[in-house]
Amino acid sequence: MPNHALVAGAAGLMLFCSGMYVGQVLRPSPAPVIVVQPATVPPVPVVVETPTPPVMPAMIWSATVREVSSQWGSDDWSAKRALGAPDVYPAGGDQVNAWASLGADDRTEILELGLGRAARVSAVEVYETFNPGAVSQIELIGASGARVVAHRARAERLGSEARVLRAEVACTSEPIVAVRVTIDSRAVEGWNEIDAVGVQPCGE
Ligand SMILES: [Ca+2]
Repeated sequence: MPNHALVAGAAGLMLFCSGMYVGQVLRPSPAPVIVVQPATVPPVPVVVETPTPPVMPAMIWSATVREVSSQWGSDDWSAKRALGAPDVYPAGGDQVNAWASLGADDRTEILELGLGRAARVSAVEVYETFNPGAVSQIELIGASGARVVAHRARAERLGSEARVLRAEVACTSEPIVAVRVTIDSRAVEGWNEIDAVGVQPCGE
């Protein structure tokens, strides 16, 4: 028996459910949340100014033999083999292009060399290429003859490798014309050969 009321109720329920569905579908979705990012500020480049290191003037090498206590020969191992830029260093060993005293361990030896030109200097270098360590004193001789002691130390064996003995000084008050090297040869066994002697002029 068709029950109009039941049919109407069922239809109403369907409409109700359908309405719920439509209502759910049509319900506006929540507004998207827009996160506003703070404006990116580009980093300010940091300019680091590195001070330009002072350009060191070129070395002045010795050019004349003023005094030598002894030399092994008049050519090979003579004092003039210590003139000019190094031509043994960085090699070492017993080399004819370096100065060697006559005897290996006879006495305190002296090697005084005139420079290629006079200059006020801030450092002196002695290239010891065989049995280093015997240099006990280095003096800078000024144009007036006055001497400045740039290095003084007790001689001691420093192995068999060649080495550069560099002594820094306050810029000399007068131009330097020569370098006098004292070698305590008896303190370091064997020939104590010197390849070159030079000075570093003061920087500007
Ligand atoms: Ca010696």
